[in-house]
Amino acid sequence: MNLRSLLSAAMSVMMAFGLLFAGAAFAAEPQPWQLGLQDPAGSIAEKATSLHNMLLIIITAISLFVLALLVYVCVRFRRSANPNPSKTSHNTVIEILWTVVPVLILVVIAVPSFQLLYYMDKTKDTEMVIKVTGNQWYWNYEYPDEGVSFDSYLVDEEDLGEDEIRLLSVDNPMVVPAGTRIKLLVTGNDVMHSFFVPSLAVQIYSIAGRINEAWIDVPEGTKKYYGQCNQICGVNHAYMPIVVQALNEADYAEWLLNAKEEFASAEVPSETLLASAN
Ligand SMILES: [Cu+2]
Repeated sequence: MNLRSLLSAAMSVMMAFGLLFAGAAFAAEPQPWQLGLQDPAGSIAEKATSLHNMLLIIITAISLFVLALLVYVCVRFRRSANPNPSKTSHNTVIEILWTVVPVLILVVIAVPSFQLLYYMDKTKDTEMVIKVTGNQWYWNYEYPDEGVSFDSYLVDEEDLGEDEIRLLSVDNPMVVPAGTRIKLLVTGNDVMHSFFVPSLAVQIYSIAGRINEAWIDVPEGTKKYYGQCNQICGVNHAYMPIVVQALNEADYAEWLLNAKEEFASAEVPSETLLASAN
């Protein structure tokens, strides 16, 4: 293979990757052969993705620097080039440098990292509440202010509709109004589960007897965001996906009206629930 055909092969591989990523753009579900994170949706996911991108640059630079040092040492001080090794055991300047520089790098990383942690923790400025309960093996979504509660099951492969996705689509998605800050109260009914929607950058354990809080702000637009339980929770762990369906305000109001009839639940203890959330 000459240099030219090697170059054109490399180019076509890169183009294939480019197409792959172009295909993955704007998707809120995993793509075949996808590398990297799903496209961020909402302010938390955007911040998390930019932190990830910054860290990727830093760790790549550190790895390349260490690799270069190793290569230099191996070549420069190999036995044949350096038959009489130096007996040096200390170098104060270098020892201070290799302590202080990593500390500075960690401080640089800590600032945006803590900012994001505290931002994600601010559940009190939210506009509505959804209680999410993990069960073996399905999710239950409860809208305590509306008296609506329903279960969300995987759609079996033989029942899949046209635009439904194998192992990811559910019969009743968690419907949310777009452009709203939503508090999630996440709990469990049996074993440990975990509510994980990658494109919204939300991942939180669902544990029986405990309520964990998180919040999401789903961006404007009608769209489905896909996720899965990501705490190994038993034989059907892989079959309890999550679908967050964002609707515009009018469509959400209409859905809510229908849902109140369809999923009316007498046993939603809304006062108790909200009291325990505050
Ligand atoms: Cu689970």
